[in-house]
Amino acid sequence: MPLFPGSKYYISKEKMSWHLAGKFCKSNGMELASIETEAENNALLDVIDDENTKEFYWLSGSDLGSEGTFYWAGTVEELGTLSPSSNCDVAALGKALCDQRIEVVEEKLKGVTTLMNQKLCEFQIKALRESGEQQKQICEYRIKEANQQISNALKTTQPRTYGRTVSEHVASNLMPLFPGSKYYISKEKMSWHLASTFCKSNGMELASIETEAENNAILGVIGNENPKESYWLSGSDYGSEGTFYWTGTGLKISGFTYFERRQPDNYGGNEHCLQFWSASSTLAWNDHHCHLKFRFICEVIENVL
Ligand SMILES: [Ca+2]
Ligand SMILES: [Ca+2]
Ligand SMILES: [Ca+2]
Repeated sequence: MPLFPGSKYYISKEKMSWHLAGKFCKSNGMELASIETEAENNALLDVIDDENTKEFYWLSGSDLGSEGTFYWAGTVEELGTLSPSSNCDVAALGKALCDQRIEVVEEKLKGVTTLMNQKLCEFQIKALRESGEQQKQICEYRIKEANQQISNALKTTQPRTYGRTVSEHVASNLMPLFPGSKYYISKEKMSWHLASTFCKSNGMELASIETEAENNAILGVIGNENPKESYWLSGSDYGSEGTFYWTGTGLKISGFTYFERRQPDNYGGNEHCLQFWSASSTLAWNDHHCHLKFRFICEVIENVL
C-alpha cells in the first residue's frame, strides 16, 4: 500500500514473532516499518484502526543489544532512552514518558516526532487515571529520573546520521573480495546486535555467506591472523530455534554450510548468533551467545554503494 510519500507498506494478516516477521519482510525486499514522523504514524493508524478486531502490529523498533535504548532496526535510528522500573506502575511511567518523549523529541529534533503510537498513549493515560495516588507518588521520582535520561540521550545522539551515510573509515576499508559484494572486516568488537546496527548504519548488513567461493574469499583474509579472532556473521536462529537463517537476506541457510564439528550446539540453550569461530585450529561456523563482543564482517551488495 502506498500510504505515505516515499514508502510503501505491507500490512500483514499473518501473525509471527518479531524476529520471524523481520525475516519475512527482509526476504521480500523490505524491513519492518520504522515510523519517523507523525504523518507516517497517522497514515498507518488510519489503516489499522479500521480493523474490527483490534490487532497488534510489530514495528522495527527494538532495544536488543542496548537495553533501554530503542532504535528502529529498519533504519537504525535511535528512539531515545526508556527506563521503566519493575517497582513502578509501568502504565503511569509510560504515560509520562509518552508525553515527555513527544515534547522533547519535537523540541530537540525540530518537529520530527519519532513517537508514538497514539493509542498506546491513550491506553496509558486511562491506566494512569485508574491507578492509585500512592502508586503515582512512588512513580514520580522514577519518572523524573527517566526523563532526565531521555534528555541526555537525545542530546548525545542528535547529530548522528543513520542509514544512508558510509563513514570515511568504513568506505576506505571496503574490500571487493568476491564478485558482486564488498566487505568491511572490523577490528572493533561488538555484540551481535550492535555489530548488525553498525553495518546497517553504514548501508550494509552483517555478511551472509551463500557459497563456498564466498566463504573461501573471506577465510583468505581472516584466516591468516595470529592469534585468530572470531567474527560475527548475519546468521541467526532467533524465533526458529535450531533453524538458522541469514538476517542480511531473510533467507534460510541451506545448501553450503561450514559449521565446526558438533556445531551448532545451542550451548547453554542460549546461542542464537552465527560467527566464524576461532576456538579451534581453523576457523569455522559456530552459534554463539549474541551479547558477547567479537569482531564482525559487514557486506554490501555492489551497486548499492
Ligand atoms: Ca553474501
Ligand atoms: Ca539457538
Ligand atoms: Ca555453539
